[in-house]
Amino acid sequence: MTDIAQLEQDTLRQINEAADEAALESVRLAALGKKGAISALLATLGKMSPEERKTEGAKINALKDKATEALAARREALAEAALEARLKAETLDVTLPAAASPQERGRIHPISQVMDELSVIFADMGFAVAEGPDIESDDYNFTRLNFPEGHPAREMQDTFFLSPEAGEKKLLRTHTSPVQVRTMLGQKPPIRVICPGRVYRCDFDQTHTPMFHQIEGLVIDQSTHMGHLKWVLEEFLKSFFEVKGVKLRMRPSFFPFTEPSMEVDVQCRRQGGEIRFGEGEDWMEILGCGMVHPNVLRNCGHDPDVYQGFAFGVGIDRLAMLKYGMSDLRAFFDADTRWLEHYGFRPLDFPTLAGGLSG
Ligand code: 2NL
Repeated sequence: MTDIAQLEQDTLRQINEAADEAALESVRLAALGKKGAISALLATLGKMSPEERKTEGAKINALKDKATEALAARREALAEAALEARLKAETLDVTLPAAASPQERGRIHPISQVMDELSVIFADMGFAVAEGPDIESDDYNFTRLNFPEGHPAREMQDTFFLSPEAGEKKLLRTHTSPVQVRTMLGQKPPIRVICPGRVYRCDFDQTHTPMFHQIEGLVIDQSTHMGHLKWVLEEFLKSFFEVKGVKLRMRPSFFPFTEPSMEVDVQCRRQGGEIRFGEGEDWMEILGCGMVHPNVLRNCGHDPDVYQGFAFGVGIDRLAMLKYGMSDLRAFFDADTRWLEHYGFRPLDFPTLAGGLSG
């Protein structure tokens, strides 16, 4: 065999045996690189006689072309094999659910969810949301609300009083009523507000925590009456519990700030451990309400001979427990992320009336 034939055989074999791009590149360099075997042969042409150059040149150039072609073919075969291997290894199941985006990972606490739901429900009836400070004066929390001196709620055992500073007695508000006092002092009727927020009482057992949440509502106008109160409460409770209708039962009660005062029971059915609202023959006490006491109107700058209105107060924590089936109030404030993962709400599912509130 001639040298050229031998070189061709060896080069083509090496090309076809190259296992990957890197191996193929070293074969190319060994044959066609600056110091490659075929390049060396080409360099010998210069020293040949013209006749020899004609015959040998044709052979060497044919070898070069063959090697170049074989290299290209092998490169393509390797790339195809690599793609084939990747396709086999990297399977992608497009039917799997997409991973939650980071802003979807947190959870809305049931209390926040219920506050949002209540804001949406009352906004639809023309109520604005009002807020106020957690630290209040004795005046706004008790005196203007017609609590007499010596009322038990004004005792140390029931209320968190702050150390007295330069005259004014401060406390942690025991209800959100002082927000309504501030609203009445600051604006003229018609007034329609809800006041959701944290409230504080010296109480701690299975069903009471020293901080809890309340929402109060207040409507003041010239002819606001108990019929309006009953309608607002019915609309609120049927929207909140997401039922077609609810029966309410009003029983006489007493609060210093309303006259008359009522406790409201909502129709329900208890079966097993479950409670359903808007059906059945049972009743559950759900909130307190009444017509704003003339003394309170007067104390907050409104003439009770011109204006009248109603108010109500509801515990948000208990509403949340009833609607979403949580049995232990204390778990609300344990900050356990596993509890929140289970009972919490998705952050981008903001409640709307059209969407059925809880979605
Ligand atoms: C209850 C009872 C109630 C009010 C709160 C109120 C506020 C003002 C004037 C008159 Cl500024 N009333 N609020 C009225 C009746 C009942 O709450 O059992 N809450 C859990």
